[in-house]
Amino acid sequence: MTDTQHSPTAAGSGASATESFLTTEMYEAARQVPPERVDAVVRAVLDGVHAAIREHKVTYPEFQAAKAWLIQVGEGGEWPLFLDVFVEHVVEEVQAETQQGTKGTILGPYYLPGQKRLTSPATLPMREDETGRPLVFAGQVRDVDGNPAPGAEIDMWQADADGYYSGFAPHLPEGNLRGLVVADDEGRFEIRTIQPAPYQIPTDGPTGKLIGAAGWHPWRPAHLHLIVSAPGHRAITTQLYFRGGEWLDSDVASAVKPELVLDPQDQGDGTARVEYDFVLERDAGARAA
Ligand code: MBD
Ligand code: FE
Repeated sequence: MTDTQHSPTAAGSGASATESFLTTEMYEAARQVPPERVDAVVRAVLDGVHAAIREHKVTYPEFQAAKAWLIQVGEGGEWPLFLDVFVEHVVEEVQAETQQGTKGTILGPYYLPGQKRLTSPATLPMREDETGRPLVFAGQVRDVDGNPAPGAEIDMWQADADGYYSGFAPHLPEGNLRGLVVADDEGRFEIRTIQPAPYQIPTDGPTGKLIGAAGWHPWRPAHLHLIVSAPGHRAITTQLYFRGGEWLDSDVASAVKPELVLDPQDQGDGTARVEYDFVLERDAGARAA
């Protein structure tokens, strides 16, 4: 395949994220927002827009440019991409105010449910010639009191060593570097994968165009995505990053937290290993005030 086919396009990753979103239960939940909340929150958003226009004395050409851009984001299917990159981190920050245990961070637009179930120790599905430094990622899922969490599952997805996600890049096999790993009776897990590359927002779509027009950079640091769950516990959606990696201090999606940075150790054979334990709080019932 040529480099052109490999380069991320708006028609590829961004738009597929819209199709994916429209089939999730997250989309269903959108029907249940009560009118009082719509009134209060939309009013506040509009107040913010009005304030920005006054402060910066926004002109008619600028207003029309904004309108054209908003239309393009919709037509290009990049709303999930744009919102997850520039807005989700604050929603997560608010949710985190009531969450104990391992730090969470944003879900992002590239989660696909229903991946292959694998029993630990497991290897994520990958191509025979998958490139990238082999990584062994091991640890234990426990509750906030330090007890092992039986029945724990680690739903994991990541970019490959070129920064592409399966399901959102046509050259990758379905399910590549995605898997639902079932931990042992004591919540212990060991997962073999490869170290991902940093992720670049597609530069040819409306989100990338905006980033370029504003003079920002389009990069996220390399990361693993995880949803860690166990029966009777509140699942945690998070990401793990790599110490010393590029863009750690300037993630375009503002989703890095210092507690989420791994430091894999080279095992002398080109393989790296790292341990990370997850702490889950008990389910909503136990937490309700
Ligand atoms: C990603 O891989 C990602 O994790 C987020 C949050 C946004 C865009 C691409
Ligand atoms: Fe990601």
